[in-house]
Amino acid sequence: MTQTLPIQIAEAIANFRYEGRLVRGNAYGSGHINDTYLLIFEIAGMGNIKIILQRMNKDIFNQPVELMENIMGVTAHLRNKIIENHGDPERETLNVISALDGKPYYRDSRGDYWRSYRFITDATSYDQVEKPEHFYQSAVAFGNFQCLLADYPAETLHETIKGFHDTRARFAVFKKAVEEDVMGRAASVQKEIQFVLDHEDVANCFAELQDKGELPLRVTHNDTKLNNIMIDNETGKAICVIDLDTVMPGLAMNDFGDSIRFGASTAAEDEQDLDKVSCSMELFDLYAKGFIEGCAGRLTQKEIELMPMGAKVMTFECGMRFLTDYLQGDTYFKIHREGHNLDRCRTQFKLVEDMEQKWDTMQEIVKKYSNC
Ligand code: ADP
Ligand code: GN1
Ligand code: MG
Repeated sequence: MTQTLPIQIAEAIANFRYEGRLVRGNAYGSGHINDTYLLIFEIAGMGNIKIILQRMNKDIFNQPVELMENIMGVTAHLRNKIIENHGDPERETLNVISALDGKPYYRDSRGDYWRSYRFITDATSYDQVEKPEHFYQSAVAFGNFQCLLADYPAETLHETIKGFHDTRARFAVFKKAVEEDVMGRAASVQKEIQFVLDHEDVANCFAELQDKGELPLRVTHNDTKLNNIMIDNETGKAICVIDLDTVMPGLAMNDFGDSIRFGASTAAEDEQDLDKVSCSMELFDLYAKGFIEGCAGRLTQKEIELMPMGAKVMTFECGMRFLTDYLQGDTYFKIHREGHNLDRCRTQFKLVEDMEQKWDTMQEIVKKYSNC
C-alpha cells in the first residue's frame, strides 16, 4: 500500500509509531489549512484501526514545534478534566501519536512537519447543520471547552498565528492588498472592496473595547466552525473539539461568532447563489442558548451582550480574509476552483448584511438567555 502513496507521505508513515499493516491511505476532510489523510491499518487478528495523519501548513504555522507544544499541553489538561468528570479521554479529546523518536511530530527530509492523531470513531464532523440538535450540542461543547480551559496557564501558550483575530490589524492588511493589487483583480471586485471600507467600525469595535480594558482575555479555540467538532453518531452529542492549532488567548464572543457565521448560515460557505444565504435566527437562538449554558455562568453580562457583535465581527473578518486572499493570489486558504475565495467572501458579506437586518432579533435572543 505504501508504494502507491506519494513518497513524502510514505516517509512520514514510516516514521510514526504505528502498528499493523497499512491497508489504505487517502486524503480526508474539508479543512482549508492542513493536508489531512486517513490511514487504515490492519492489526493481525484484531481488525482495522483508523488514524489521522496531517502535514501541517508550514506557510501558515511557521513555528510547528511550538504549535505542537500548545497541543500537547492543552490535550493533557483536557484529558485530566475528562477523567475527573468520568468521561472517555480516548474520544473526548485529541490523542497525539508519537513519532519513532518520541516527539509529537515528524520533520521529513523536505522540511515539512507531520503529526498524527487517533481517529475519533463513530462520530462525524459536519460541513453544514443537518439536525438543529447537533448545532445546539456543538454550542454546549464549545462553551464547555472554554470552561475546561479557564484554569489553563494562558501565559505558557505560544501565539501560533500573530494577531489571528485582530480584526483592526487585518483591515490594515486588506487595505494594503488593495493598494498593491498584485494579481490585477481589484478593479473587478470594487463592490466587495467598498463593502469592507464601509465597515471599518466593525473591524475596530473589539480592539477599541480591548484598548479600554473592557473585555476579558480567555483561552479560546478561535476556529469554532462546525466541522471542527465531532458529533457522536449514536447520541448526537458533540463529543470532541478538534483542530486545536489556534487555541490561544482570545475573546469569548469570537468563539461564539465564528460558529454562527459558519453553522447558522442557511447555505454552504462557498455557495454561489446568494439568494440561498441568510443567517437563521432559529439556529442563532439554539446556539446562543447552548453556548451560554456550556460556559456555565463564566461569561460577563458585557460578553453576553456583545455576542451578536461577535457574530458580525467574525463573519465580516472572515469575508475580508477571503477577499484579501483573492487579491493576493489565493495563497492562504486552499481553493478548489477559480474564484473560490471570492465566492466565499460574497457569502460572508451577504450574511453580514442579513445580520444587520436582523440585529434587533439577535439582541433580543441573547437578552433572553442572559440571566440563565
Ligand atoms: P484543518 O486545519 O485543515 O481544518 P483539521 O484538524 O480540522 O484540519 O482536520 C480536517 C478534518 O479531518 C476535520 O474537519 C475532521 O473531519 C477530520 N479529523 C481531524 N482530526 C480527526 C480525528 N482525530 N478523528 C476523526 N476525524 C478527524
Ligand atoms: C480555516 O482550518 P479550518 O478549515 O478549520 C481558518 C479559519 C477560517 C476558516 C474559514 C488557521 O479553518 O480561521 O475561519 O478556514 N483557519 C486558520 O472556513 O486560518
Ligand atoms: Mg478544521
